[in-house]
Amino acid sequence: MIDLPYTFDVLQDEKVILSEYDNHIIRHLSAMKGQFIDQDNYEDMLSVEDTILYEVYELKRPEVAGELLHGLSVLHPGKVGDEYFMTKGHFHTVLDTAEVYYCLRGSGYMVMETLEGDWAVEPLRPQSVLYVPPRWAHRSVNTSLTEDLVTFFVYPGDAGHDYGSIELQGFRKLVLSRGGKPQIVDNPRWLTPEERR
Ligand code: S6P
Ligand code: ZN
Repeated sequence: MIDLPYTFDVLQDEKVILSEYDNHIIRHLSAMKGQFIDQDNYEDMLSVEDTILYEVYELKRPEVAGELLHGLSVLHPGKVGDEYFMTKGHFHTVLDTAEVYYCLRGSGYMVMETLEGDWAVEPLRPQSVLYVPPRWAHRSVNTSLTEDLVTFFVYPGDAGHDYGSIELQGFRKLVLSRGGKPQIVDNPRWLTPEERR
């Protein structure tokens, strides 16, 4: 069957939503076990409600090189202790694959790092475009306590997701609320590549 070009809209009313999508992925607090630094607060919150942290709307494409996977990520506002709501974060399984994020709404950061221990934290604000080069793990963090952080993403079809090493110790940098403002701090759980051996 011939693969036809297509067009869809990013509808931006009260909520941002795609006019068409194939998958709607919902990630709850329970999917983030061990990720937030304040474990007690995490357990307390979870015992009350398994809150929705973020939602991803994907267009289905074959997961092969040459294709581009694309969709919308909606990260809701909130905190676990002092730590803002964030995505799980991942490396791409095929490390040499990049990703582009276009921020449509909200405010936050993309926290990134390489396997070698380099790190970067870039702001996400409406109309900004973020380029995540190959080899960089990435996690978005919503630093607004009232608004969704909404981004449109595009990445290679064969990239895949590797959550393993991030699940183990998190990212090198955390984004915490300090005096009502976001601050980038060291993650006390993070070990250097040498210490991990
Ligand atoms: C995929 C891309 C996004 C994330 C989404 C959720 O490569 O980076 O679609 O999947 O933002 O994050 P995560 O870390 O739970 O997959
Ligand atoms: Zn990615």
